[in-house]
Amino acid sequence: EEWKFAHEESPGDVQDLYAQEFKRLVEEKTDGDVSVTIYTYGQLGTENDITELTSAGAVQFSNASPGHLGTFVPEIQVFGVPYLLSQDNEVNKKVLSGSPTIYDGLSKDFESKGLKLYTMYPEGEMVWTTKKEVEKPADFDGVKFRVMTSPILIESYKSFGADPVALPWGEVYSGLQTSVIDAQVNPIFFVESAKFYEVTDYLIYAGQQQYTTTVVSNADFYAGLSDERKEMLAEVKAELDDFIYDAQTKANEAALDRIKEAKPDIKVIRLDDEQRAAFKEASKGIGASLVDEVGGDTQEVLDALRKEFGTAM
Ligand code: 6CS
Repeated sequence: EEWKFAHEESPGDVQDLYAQEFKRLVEEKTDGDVSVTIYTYGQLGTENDITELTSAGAVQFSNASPGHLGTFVPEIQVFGVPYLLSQDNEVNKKVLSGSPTIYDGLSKDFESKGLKLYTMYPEGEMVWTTKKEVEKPADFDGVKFRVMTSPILIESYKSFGADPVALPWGEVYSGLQTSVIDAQVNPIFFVESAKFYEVTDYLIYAGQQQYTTTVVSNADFYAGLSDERKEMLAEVKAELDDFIYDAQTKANEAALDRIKEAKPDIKVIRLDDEQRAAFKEASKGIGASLVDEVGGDTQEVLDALRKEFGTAM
């Protein structure tokens, strides 16, 4: 039996490390009855394409990051609300791997779209890479800022003062090179692997967001699995929670060193608490506008997650 697993990144990136380890464990635990085939970014299309393929059952597992899932599972955009996640990534790991708000609540929104939510994990603090210094919202004036395709990100970056543009990531390097865009945001391992640092001059840590991703499977496929297989998948998830957390920590640390080595004149800026407060203030209405747009129990989900992340206002 073959299970196809498509992800949104390049070979060796965090999602690929996860998929590789998933493959190894599943094949080991099923004595080879299941063989997992991994598809990296682009092999089956963009981020949005692989979600469609999973929902349709052509692919059994895929990464579906909240940053790209907003038009398909609108509720998941809560993870795009600026400053929702903790500054302590251990807290984020714990919530993302086990929160009842996610696994008993949000998972229902996935099911209604033909997807079974398998897991969530953090991939690192998102860092702005820009061609000019940005320390306050006014500095974003006229800056064409690339965001992922979820609508909430457009609103968030507008609130920060930028001019946001939504694109799949495959278009970001050339967009920066030709100045179709001036800036983008991603965890540092990805800034290195996709080489965005080559075409920007500043790495700015604003503490506003952690990159989060989900792994989903096709809902009918999952429902049709034996209890034994479902238990096996739960075991694999638990093992991978620790594995991927450590892997992303290491990947992000090593990447910053390599960027500085490859481009010694790159400027690294860490906004201080007061500077961050200005961006927090500018974006404080984003949660409410998401609640307006998505409706349902979005307010309750947002409140519950703020409590769990320890970021209640
Ligand atoms: O910026 C993006 O769109 C991509 N960034 C990461 C870290 N993973 C995949 C995603 O599509």
